[in-house]
Amino acid sequence: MNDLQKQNKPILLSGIQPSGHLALGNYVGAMRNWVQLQENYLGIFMVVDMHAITVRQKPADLRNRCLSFAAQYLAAGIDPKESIIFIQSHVPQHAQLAWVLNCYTYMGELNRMTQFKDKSQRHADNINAGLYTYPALMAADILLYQTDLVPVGADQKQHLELTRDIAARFNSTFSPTFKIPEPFIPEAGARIMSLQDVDKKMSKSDDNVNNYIALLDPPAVLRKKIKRAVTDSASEITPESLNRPGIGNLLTIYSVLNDMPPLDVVSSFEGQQYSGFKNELADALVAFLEPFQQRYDTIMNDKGYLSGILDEGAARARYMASKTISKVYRKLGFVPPGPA
Ligand code: ATP
Ligand code: LTN
Repeated sequence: MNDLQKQNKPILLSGIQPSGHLALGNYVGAMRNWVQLQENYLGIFMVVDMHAITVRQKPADLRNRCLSFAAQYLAAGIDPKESIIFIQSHVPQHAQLAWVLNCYTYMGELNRMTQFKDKSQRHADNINAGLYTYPALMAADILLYQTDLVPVGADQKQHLELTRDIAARFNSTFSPTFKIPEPFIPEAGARIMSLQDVDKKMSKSDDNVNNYIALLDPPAVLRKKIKRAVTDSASEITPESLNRPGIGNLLTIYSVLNDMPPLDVVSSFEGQQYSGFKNELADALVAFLEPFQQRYDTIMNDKGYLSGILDEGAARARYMASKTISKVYRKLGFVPPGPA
């Protein structure tokens, strides 16, 4: 048992699919809270490559993205000495538990999942069974580690509720096996909206790159995207602006980046033109992302360091996950294998 486990900290766990380009929505809705919470928890942060293949991926891109996303977790402030970072497919227990949980998940439950409905529309030529049963794999990710808290954006609330239902069902069918996890959804920034399609959530795999801010966008691109972000026909910031699509989203982003309550942001910009506010927002973004990108470059230039962290993370994760899977197999009535 390692030092952190001995300290008996509660478990914090989350993951992001290595599809598209890590975006500001992912940072504000999820990663930022991982960094803030990691001190008081044992953090487990995954790059969920097995989830990503529910949508077609080019193998070379997927491989590069897994490393790039892990490096961005570190650049954002995940401390590899405190937390566990790994790639999902390095821990085979995820697939093992996902199968079991598939058998404790009802089709009626999966039919209600809005992410499935959205993604089936976006990928109408590839509505595969994995896309449909994806929430059982996500439940496995969480339940394998006896997780206490799952920091995610608002779009994942439904999957978290299903995870809790599956865990409770298994526990009551057998005996207490899984901890029932709590979601952590931030008050501000739980749903950052697209810059052009202001009624849609910002999504890192959007076909239109102007819809999202990628964390690795160069400063000139960041500035251009903010300048072109769609707002409404009013032109000055007023207390109403917070509730308007477009400008309200930009104010929310500013408030989160500067750790300022949204109402304070509105009062400090009240009466100013949208264009002036957009310049300030672009400056704040560049000031935040430039050092992030420098840290990222340093990490990516030392692949040995990065793979060392991922290997160690996977080894620790396998150790923890193997305990849960043995318990689950025993409760189900699977005959234990003899010595190898
Ligand atoms: P994709 O477009 O590739 O399907 P995505 O941008 O929706 O991806 P996910 O990998 O599904 O990202 O989500 C990673 C994390 O980021 C989750 O916790 C999710 O809730 C959060 N997240 C995603 N988009 C947003 C957003 N627009 N605002 C806040 N949080 C978000
Ligand atoms: N389903 C999530 C990604 C994800 C996740 C997880 C999040 C997979 N496994 C475990 C939290 C905990 C998504 O699409 N955003």
